[in-house]
Amino acid sequence: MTPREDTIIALATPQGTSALAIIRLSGNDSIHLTAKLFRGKDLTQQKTHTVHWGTLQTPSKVLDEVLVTVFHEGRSFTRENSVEISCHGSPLIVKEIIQAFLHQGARLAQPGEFTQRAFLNGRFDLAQAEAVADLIHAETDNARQAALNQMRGGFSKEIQRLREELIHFASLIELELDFGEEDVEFAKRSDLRQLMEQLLGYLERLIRSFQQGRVIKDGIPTVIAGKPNAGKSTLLNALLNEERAIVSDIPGTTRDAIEDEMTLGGIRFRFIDTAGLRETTDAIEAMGIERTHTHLRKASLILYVFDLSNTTPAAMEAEEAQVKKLNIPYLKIGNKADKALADNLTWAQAHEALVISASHPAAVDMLQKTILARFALPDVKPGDVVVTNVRHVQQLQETSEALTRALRGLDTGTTGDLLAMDIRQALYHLGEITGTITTDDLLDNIFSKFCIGK
Ligand SMILES: Nc1nc2c(ncn2[C@@H]2O[C@H](COP(=O)(O)OP(=O)(O)OP(=O)(O)O)[C@@H](O)[C@H]2O)c(=O)[nH]1
Ligand SMILES: [Mg+2]
Repeated sequence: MTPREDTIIALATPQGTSALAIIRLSGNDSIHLTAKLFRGKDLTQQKTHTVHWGTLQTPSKVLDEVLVTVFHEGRSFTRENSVEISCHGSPLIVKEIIQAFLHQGARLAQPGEFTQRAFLNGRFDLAQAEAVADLIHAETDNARQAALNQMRGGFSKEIQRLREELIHFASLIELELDFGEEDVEFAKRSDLRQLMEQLLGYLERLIRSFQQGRVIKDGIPTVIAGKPNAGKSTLLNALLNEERAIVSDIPGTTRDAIEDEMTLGGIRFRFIDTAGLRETTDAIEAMGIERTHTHLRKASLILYVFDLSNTTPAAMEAEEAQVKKLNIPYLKIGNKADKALADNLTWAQAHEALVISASHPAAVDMLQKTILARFALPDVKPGDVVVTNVRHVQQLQETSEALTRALRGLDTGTTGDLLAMDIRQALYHLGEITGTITTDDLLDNIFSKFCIGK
């Protein structure tokens, strides 16, 4: 990463034409640099968190009439001197203002650099910084609440507590090591075992919360599959309430997968309509079917559609056996109820399929209710700790493995130094979550995923 002392600048609002735009600066010299281009009050003499009207100008021309907010070191988001310029939202004005600042010696901010500085200046820890990005990208109430909880430090506090308990024991054991030959035990083994078991149980709960966390953050990839002409595309369109996919009575209409998202009961579903499954000699269709298989393997939920007007119980039985093999939750849908053959209808009802007519509006309502009944998740409440980040869950798993090793070591009466090593490993992984322990690569990787200006 580049030095923290220099002044960085970026547009903080979306690109394009808008009523207003906000340009943000951070760094020791940011107020001073702004004062050089600003005609109005002397910005270097103003209190923190005050707003000033004036013009920005270069020697050759006036750039815009603006409002400038100044923030003093220690009181700003980055904890450095900072400035926010509200200007008119014209891409040309924004470009010229930023260029004028670059001439003065500011440089363009990298993605996430403002948040990264806030982290490096100790404003919050790494997990909280990551929550800032999650908050910006949250698309459902649950995602927003989970990110907000994490940003406010709920998760970080839990990790900190785990670390402190471990550090306490690690230091007792290391003390024992200092005494070397003398056979002393500062860390009572039975206490240590109890603590480990408690911590492992707690880690397990956190790791399990990721199942909910992942759904909250990434949504549920839901694949609609079945034989050609079963009514898959009709179902997708009905769910989305939009003519998204082409529907026709020619089997093999859909070839490429068609995706779209919608939110049901606070959960984001990504519906993927696929090419119908059958043996085919058509090369293009065969490629489409290959893609169906790929999507099916990656699905979190499968809506498997049967055409009750054109199949047999034996055929449905065989198809279900194939779906079952994938080991992914699936919902059977008996479609075309309006034209269903009696045997098929009986089979569908006996096998807990949802019997609908996809072309009838009532179907959607029924389908949505069934999906939610099966996949409902508790709403995230303020204060709930839900792990939503893959990086965090990986570190939690590593911590858990190290502690399990330590626990096994206790059982087999292992030496103090081996124990200390496992506990140090566990501490290391917990530290990586909150950023007590970091590497430049890790930071670059995390902050590069932010938008520029954040
Ligand atoms: N009667 C009746 N017809 C339906 C129903 N749902 C779909 N259809 C008709 O069935 C035909 C096939 O529908 P699609 O949605 O294109 O089927 P598909 O499964 O996407 O087919 P492929 O893309 O070829 O695999 C169309 O003519 C639809 O209008 C239903 O509930 N009742
Ligand atoms: Mg289709």
